[in-house]
Amino acid sequence: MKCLAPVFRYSRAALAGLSMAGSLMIGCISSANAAMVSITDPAVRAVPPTSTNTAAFMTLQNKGKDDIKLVGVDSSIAARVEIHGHRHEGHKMVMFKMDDLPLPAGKEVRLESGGYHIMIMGLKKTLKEGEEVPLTLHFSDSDAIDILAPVKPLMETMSKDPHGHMHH
Ligand SMILES: [Cu+2]
Repeated sequence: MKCLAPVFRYSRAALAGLSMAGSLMIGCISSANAAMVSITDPAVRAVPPTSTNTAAFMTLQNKGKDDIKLVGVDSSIAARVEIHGHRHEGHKMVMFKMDDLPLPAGKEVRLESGGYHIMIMGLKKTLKEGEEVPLTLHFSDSDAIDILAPVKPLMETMSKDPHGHMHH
């Protein structure tokens, strides 16, 4: 079964208890392209306890022959997770919410500080360095990949609270 593949995949059933086993099986069977996207170097930026927002970074590689898109991300540790990009507006960089992130066939797309990122908003708890954050990435081919992204101290290239006034 393809759903047992890559390193960062883990069983949702193991995480959530056996009651999830049924839906996990359905997810695997219906997912024809289960290993099309490989995810490397996932990380979540460590933030002070006063901050309720952070961001996740990683490299996504579409190993398939078809262009697909990252269409959504969710996590049990936050109220809301969005796909964000950055663009220049005058002299400053501002973030914007993206409906999806295109992943061209055979290409690698980097999510990094100051570029595309996964915005994690409304943290339900303080993240400790080294802790692993569960994220589920949803793709346009209806595949979903679960990863664990370790919390790391990452260089802050944006303003102190880059997202504070941007979100409702
Ligand atoms: Cu953002």
